[in-house]
Amino acid sequence: MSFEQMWRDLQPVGRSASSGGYFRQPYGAAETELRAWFTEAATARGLRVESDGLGNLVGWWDVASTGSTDVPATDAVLTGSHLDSVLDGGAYDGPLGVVSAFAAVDLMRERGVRPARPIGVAVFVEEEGSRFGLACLGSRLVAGATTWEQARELRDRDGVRFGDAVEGAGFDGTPMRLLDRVGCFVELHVEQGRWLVDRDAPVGVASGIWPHGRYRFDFTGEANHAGTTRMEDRHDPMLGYAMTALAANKQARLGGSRATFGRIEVEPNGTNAVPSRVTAWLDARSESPEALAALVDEVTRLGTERAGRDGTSLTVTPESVSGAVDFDPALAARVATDHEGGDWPLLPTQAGHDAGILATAGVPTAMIFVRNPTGISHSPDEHAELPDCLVGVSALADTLARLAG
Ligand code: HGY
Ligand code: MN
Ligand code: MN
Ligand code: MN
Repeated sequence: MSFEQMWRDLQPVGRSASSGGYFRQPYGAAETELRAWFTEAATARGLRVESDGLGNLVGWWDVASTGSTDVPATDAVLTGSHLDSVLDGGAYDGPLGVVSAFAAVDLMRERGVRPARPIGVAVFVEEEGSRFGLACLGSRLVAGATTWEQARELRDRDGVRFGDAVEGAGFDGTPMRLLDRVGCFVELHVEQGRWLVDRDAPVGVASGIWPHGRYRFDFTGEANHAGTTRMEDRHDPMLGYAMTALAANKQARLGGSRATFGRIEVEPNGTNAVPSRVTAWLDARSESPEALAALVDEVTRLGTERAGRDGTSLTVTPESVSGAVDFDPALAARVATDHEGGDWPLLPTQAGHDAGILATAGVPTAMIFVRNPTGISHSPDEHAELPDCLVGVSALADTLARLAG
């Protein structure tokens, strides 16, 4: 089945008729349907499908199926990405890497490639962290970066525990033993910015991932009547939040960083009551760990100062902080140059990926990016043109064939 056909099959799954965006949260109906699609697509290619107790999946093109079984299964070449999306997300973030991996297997077979090492096409669950708040949850559990005991207590917006969602989906929470079987990981992903489109390049190779983190800001004040309470008598936490959101934006601009308050909860969330509590999550990303720490510290200082003036209080809780990821330079250079058609440019990314988790766990890792003409992501406007996607498939096939050769 061609790339186009696979892409057409995936389009309607979890797509909102009103916004055109995708709602593919882990263990929901759409993501469950996508996991079934993955199993069918892998099986149709004769790949041996392995699933773990979280719903992570790998379709293995084993050396056994190519006749040479004398290679230890500790040197597999892994590719793939994720199938879950952010709320109202784009079509490409995640699925492009999975569909391209299957298409690369097809292309390698057309070219007569007989891998001397196993090649695995992987899907990691809850990469976005959009339901349980911790990004790359499936690959973190596989890599041991997070334990089941920690993860199972994470809760979604409705208070559902991750552990209950996993067990409710029929899994037992045991991550697959994977990293000691893998020699390298190459993830193809849609670019989530304008770097390639501004340089008129269809494909690029990631040099690294910026340090980034998620921080919970709790502003606590005093609930009161919106009408009868004089302005000078209020302790309104919304003021602290509003000022902190502006301060984060200003500090990020000054420091060349990225800062976003994208999720907010207000209690009691009425229209005629001063709130008692405002909780908001800061997504902060900087070029260096020092710049990230300085940004969050300054925003915290300014928010705390303002809260004090309003007779309210601020508590900041880091929920997940990822250090800088420098992808394996030799592997990145090899992916960028080791094929026909000229060198692919190297580019940094500010987006987190499962590839970042595996790289941090010591797996030599590379990422191939496909041009996104809108430069927009985590939005229905995210896009990639078919010709660029096919260039990405060919680049991935080149890379996998050489790494598994
Ligand atoms: O949020 C991110 O950086 C990624 O898209 N999960
Ligand atoms: Mn992604
Ligand atoms: Mn994403
Ligand atoms: Mn009243």
